[in-house]
Amino acid sequence: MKLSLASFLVAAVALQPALSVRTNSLLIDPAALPALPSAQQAASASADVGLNLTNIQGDILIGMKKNKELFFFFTIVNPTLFRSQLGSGILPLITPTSQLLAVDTQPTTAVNIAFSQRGLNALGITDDLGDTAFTNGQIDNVATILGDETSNWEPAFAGTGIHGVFLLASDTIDNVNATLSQVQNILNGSITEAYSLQGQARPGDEQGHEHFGFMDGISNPAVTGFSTPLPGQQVLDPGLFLLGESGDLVSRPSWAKDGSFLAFRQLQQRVPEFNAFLVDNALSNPNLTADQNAELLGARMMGRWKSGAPVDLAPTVDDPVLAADPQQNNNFNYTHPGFDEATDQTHCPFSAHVRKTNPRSDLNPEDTANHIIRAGIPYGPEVTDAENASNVSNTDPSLERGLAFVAYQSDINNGFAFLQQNWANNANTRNLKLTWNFSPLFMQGIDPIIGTGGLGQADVPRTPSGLDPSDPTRIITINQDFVVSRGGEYFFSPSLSAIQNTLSLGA
Ligand code: N7H
Repeated sequence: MKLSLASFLVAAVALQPALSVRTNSLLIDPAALPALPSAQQAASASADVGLNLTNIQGDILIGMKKNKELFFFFTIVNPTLFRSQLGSGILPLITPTSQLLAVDTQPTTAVNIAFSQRGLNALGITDDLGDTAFTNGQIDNVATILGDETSNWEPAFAGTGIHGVFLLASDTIDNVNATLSQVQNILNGSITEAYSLQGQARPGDEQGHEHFGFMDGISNPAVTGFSTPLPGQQVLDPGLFLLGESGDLVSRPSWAKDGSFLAFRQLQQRVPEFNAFLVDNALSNPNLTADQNAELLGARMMGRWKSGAPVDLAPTVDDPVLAADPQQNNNFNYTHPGFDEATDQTHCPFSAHVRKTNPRSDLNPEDTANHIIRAGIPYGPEVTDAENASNVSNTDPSLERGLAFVAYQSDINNGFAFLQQNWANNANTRNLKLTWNFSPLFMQGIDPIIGTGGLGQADVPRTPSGLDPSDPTRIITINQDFVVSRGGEYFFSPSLSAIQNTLSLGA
């Protein structure tokens, strides 16, 4: 039976389980990160452009604010039973965007679901969603596009068993586990676990910081119809992230509207090695201590200080006040009066991770195709004393740490895959604006954080310039990878109405 959207929404509300009203948010809210719009603000902005926030899964537009988040990857072993339970039992648990915006409407655990192409195939859904990267799966991108070393891939990602993923987010792991049990009971043996990864915000003052120590999640674009832009924040069409919305130029099946492609990556971070590299190659600003000179090098590799302050505004000294102020901490675009943007690396290096992955005014204003919404979370334990003392990551898998990276976009080849291949992994992308005339001196080298130096080869030397503000032409050689891809998969995160009307049985 097909439901109209209006009757679907009435039915969806009726299906919501009785909520125990929350008094504390399931999301974290560090000062540096942009606040989410209030429910009223989002309702008004979305009404202006006809965006239906009750139909869009909650993880897509929220960003990196999860406290605990389990990625539960599954294989569908009984498609008929799965499809029947999906509509009747799972759909009422799925958390739309609108539900996350006020504490008292948030569920105990937010639940989202997404499917790989293999998963859609298993369900008998044969429509072409119009994204070749999704259709072929991430394994198809492994070496040539992403530069991953396949032997580092977690076997589950390299195999064929990942049909989908549940994203379960809450403020406690107990809540997450209780909801996982509930989901498994409802699905009644129709899925098996293929793999899982538990993410969690780091403890204490490190909340919101990833494992290298940098505040993360400051810069995501403002999406028209959802959020009000902060100073410096790019405002982008919803169709860059949501299929079938304004700005999505690809022809899709109508049921795919308001879904998004989710690129998942398990990115291991070799934190002791990163820290040792910074100490060994500390810069030599005479006004800074040795520790500060090590921090300075890290900040210039990232393009932000650990506090979150952008080096484009704070090139040599951290500015924690600026860092904590969302009215200021994203308000930069790499241009400075009296400096030639095409050659100036005294403010921010061309290779800095944030400049590589979002070149801002290095691009022509009309070039807006290559953006993602980041929605990941750290995973794994804190660095141990023994690792700190040895400067080497322990190889015990239970001590692996990193970033459970999640990027949403309406076109993976323009979004995550483009950023990784064409910008992060490419040393010679400085001709972003064709009018610029470059000297090889100013080629920036590949991204010192996530760039890979070869086609599926590890630890290929990277040679960025610009890291030393006192001599921006100086090359600092990086001989090892601090981020190691353990693989991932591409998924489609459907709208609630698509779950109801297309993916469930009886549709
Ligand atoms: Fe990156 N990090 O925590 O160290 N990233 N990232 N990223 N990243 C950013 O602005 C990090 C990765 C982007 O708009 C910050 O929110 C780490 C991949 C984009 O100015 C920090 C890993 C890709 C931005 C990190 C990792 C991207 C961005 C600054 C891997 C895409 C926004 C905080 C382990 C292919 C840039 C902030 C902008 C920012 C970190 C991976 C993309 C601190 C550790 C794979 C688009």
